[in-house]
Amino acid sequence: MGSKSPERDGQKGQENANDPVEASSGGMPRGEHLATDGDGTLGDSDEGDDDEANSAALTNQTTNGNSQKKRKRPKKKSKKKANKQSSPPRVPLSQLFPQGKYPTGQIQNYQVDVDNTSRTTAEEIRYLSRRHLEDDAFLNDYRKAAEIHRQVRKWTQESVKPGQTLTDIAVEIEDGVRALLGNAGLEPGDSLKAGMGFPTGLSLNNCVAHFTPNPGQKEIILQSKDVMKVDFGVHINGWIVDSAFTMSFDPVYDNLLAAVKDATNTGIKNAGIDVRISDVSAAIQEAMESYEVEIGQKTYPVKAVRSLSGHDIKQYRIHGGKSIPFIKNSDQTKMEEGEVFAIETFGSTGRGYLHDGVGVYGYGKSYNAPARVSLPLASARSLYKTINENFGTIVFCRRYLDRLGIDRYLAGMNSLVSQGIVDVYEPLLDVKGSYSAQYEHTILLRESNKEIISRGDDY
Ligand SMILES: [Co+2]
Repeated sequence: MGSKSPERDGQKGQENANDPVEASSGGMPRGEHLATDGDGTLGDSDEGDDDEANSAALTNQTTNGNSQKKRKRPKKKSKKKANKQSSPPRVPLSQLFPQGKYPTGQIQNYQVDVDNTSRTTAEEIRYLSRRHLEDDAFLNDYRKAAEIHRQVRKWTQESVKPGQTLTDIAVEIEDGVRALLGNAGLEPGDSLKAGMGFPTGLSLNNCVAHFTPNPGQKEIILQSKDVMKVDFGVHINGWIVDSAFTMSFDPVYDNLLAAVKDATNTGIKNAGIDVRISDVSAAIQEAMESYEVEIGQKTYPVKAVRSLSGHDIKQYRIHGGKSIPFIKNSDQTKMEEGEVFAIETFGSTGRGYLHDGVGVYGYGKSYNAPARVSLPLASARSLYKTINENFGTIVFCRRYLDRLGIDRYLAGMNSLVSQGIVDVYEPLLDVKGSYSAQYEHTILLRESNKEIISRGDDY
């Protein structure tokens, strides 16, 4: 999920003063991509049939019995153990990994040796954070969430086609994530244990980020000329795997996608302990803007989007407070050991400046909202209780409320928003007629190396 850049990075006045496009070489893709090894479970062929997978889901149910009640039942029983994910994905991950040990992400070494004497962080904080990312149970849970992301997106990449509605696509992704977690998230508190990390983003073309289909609104049907950013999160105990990719069905956009993929991988490569954010941003922009894309006989430079940033991730907090723009800047803030970052980039054939679109993407309880608030409106009070029980500070959308059976909440929501208790997220758009792409991975800055926990053989 993209983090809106702080105002200083989104100032319109900067556009001409420092237009990086002028300086770009505009040449061919540099084509420098990282190896995507380190993921032994990827690339399985889909030879297992659905019956087999579903049968195992019956015979070896572990995590949460309730979550399975509404699922389609298999026709016949078999003692055979599933070792393949079904399509659509419905086999809980705990059954695919009976040992309970989940695959490690891609390991990358830091580019420069980490000099311990130059650390600015307090010794005590370093010690605590280091321990955190070196804790086996924590890592295993985080890797499980990442493997669920890989399996659900594999299905998305193989199955989503033009002609489907965005609602169907979003619901399939979300049902898949919840099934693989073994947690339907329908009982109070369940979605706080594990679930969606934020509203599934399905943003088309000049809508760069933060679009999700809302109930009761006109259905949008995916078209063969669309460029769709698919951005979804999986969390376990509030630790969110935030990862995104772009789908298109027309090779005309290939260079746009390649530019953004390269930019994100460049950001990942440059990230590290004690690395300045300004250095990561500069590398990202240079990679991104070395590409151009030809659409309808017109050549467009790929522009790095100014209004969004990568970000650190904290527990139950998708945007932890640090931002990594995709544009050169002078931010001397350093990345630190023990931190988790969502390294994401967005490129656009438009202006690279975004404005808020009509409608709502999601809502999130403000990080500094008080635990107890006095609300005059009964509907606001009960909605606040629902939010605290089900989401805490996890960003959610209207569909997530609907499936809990909550209705007529808009007046209550408006009251919470006007009091600053809940923040609203709007769709973010570039100019009409432009196209944009996004790639994103979650990385862990561990003591001895960085782990790109969401890396797959796809991106
Ligand atoms: Co993100």
